[in-house]
Amino acid sequence: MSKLTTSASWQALQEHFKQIHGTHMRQLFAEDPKRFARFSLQLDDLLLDYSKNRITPTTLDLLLQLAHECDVPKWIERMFNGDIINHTEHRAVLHIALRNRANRPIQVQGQDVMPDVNAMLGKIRGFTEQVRNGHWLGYSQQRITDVVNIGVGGSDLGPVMATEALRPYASRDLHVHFVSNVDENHITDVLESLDPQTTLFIIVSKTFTTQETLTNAETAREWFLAQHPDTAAIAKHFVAVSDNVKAASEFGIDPDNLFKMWDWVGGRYSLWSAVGLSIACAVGMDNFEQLLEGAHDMDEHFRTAPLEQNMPVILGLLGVWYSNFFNAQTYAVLPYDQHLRFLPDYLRQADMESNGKSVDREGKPVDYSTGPIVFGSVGISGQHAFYQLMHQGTPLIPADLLAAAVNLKPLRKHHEILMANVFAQAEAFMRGKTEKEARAELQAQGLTGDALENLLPYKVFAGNKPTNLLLFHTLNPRTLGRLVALYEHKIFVQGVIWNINSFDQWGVELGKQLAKTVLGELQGDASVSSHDCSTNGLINYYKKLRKD
Ligand code: G6Q
Repeated sequence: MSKLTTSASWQALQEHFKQIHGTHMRQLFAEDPKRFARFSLQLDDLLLDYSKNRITPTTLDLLLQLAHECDVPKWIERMFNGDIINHTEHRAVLHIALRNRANRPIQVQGQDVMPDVNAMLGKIRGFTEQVRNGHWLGYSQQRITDVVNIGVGGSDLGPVMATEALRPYASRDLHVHFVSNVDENHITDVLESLDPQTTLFIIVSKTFTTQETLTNAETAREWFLAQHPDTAAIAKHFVAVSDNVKAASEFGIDPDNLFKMWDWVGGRYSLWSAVGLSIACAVGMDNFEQLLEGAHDMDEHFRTAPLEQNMPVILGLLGVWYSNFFNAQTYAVLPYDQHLRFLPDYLRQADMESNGKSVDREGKPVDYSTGPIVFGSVGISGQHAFYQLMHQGTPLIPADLLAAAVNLKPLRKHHEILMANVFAQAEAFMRGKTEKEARAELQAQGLTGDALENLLPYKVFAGNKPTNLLLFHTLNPRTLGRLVALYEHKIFVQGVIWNINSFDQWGVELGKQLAKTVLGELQGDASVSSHDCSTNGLINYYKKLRKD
């Protein structure tokens, strides 16, 4: 038995779960008219309503005891102090330094990282301003009209998500594109409409060894040189973001055009660094800095707020409550904002890559669930698709709903309808529909007798489905920064409770390693026999199809 599951607070939570798991939230709301005030938190305009959860004040007390017993405050301090908390890679975890707007010194092995961070922000500003105001010219002295970010995973998903989220703030004269897949369709589709004279490529790879990214970058370079065969012109059309200066230089990147990353920034936590160059190109450096400000607001809140008023801590603990006590294996992210459509994909990586671990910090297998399966989509689309399972299916799927009170470009009654759906869905998840209510509804429709009784069971909704609602004024750069940092810290809190390292990713490394072995075997027509019969069969069938 692990230290976690034998801890006093865990045991107490188990007992408490037995007492309250059958309690319906309808009852909890009926018993406590102050439940909304009791179970909601605010950071400026950002409201977190977590009252529609299967908790009582006792649940929260016990979860907070668990957080204390797992030393959450000490771990927060350790992260902000630059301690080597990513122990399997011997690294500090300092995405918070990238948005440390207070400029408080942060030491990594005795050295303050802030001068380097600030210098890099200055370099990003200089570069993006030149590109945006047309002073950065391509080889034929034309201004840049298109920027292509080439990267994958953490070097892609954050920039894709944030660029889309901040679309109303983006320049109309500069189009930002993303290529991540090594499937040639991706880069072909993007390059199809571009002109090499006015295109700038940003190659983003922390390691500069990722095969997919390097292959796409080489293809982009070939495409460029095919139309302008002068390697000297590459400097004006290719820049890179990497921790591997040597490999980027070997690729042909001018050292002046290399934006450095640091090993203390994990890929999935890196949009705040030069990895966000494409975001800054799209929305400008002032807006990019607002994004950093927003994240810093949340960092300060996380670092200083008592646990019971700490949004990331509360969200993290609620996740633990459902994963470990209700055995919920999934969790849904449901933004009611078209511009947040890539947030679920982004959080899927952030959460599943960070907490998809089954060995604890002492190297022992865990005996409890860790990270859940994260999925989601824009809420309205979800309602017309997979919410059915959330309302009436067998699994329990806790969900977060996110919405902005005001749209930047309001149109007729669109936003009111959207908001009505947000509130109605959260209420329906909580209340469900009792047999009595369903019966009354069917009777009102004129049904009686067998017709009514036969239909009745299908019209009942159990409800008692937990949701959190995050409501904010508008989706602007600062709000986005707060939201993303909120989730980053929530994931960290859960990692601390589960006693796992949220900052390594050996499963991702495995993928990189495996494909390289097979790639060699795909050369030539010789039959392959070094694997299991399925893998051999598939490779050999592929070779046959390829030949045909
Ligand atoms: C993120 C992961 C992973 C990584 C990509 C790209 O935390 O480690 O998604 O970002 O594999 O790696 P490179 O940036 O090194 O190309």
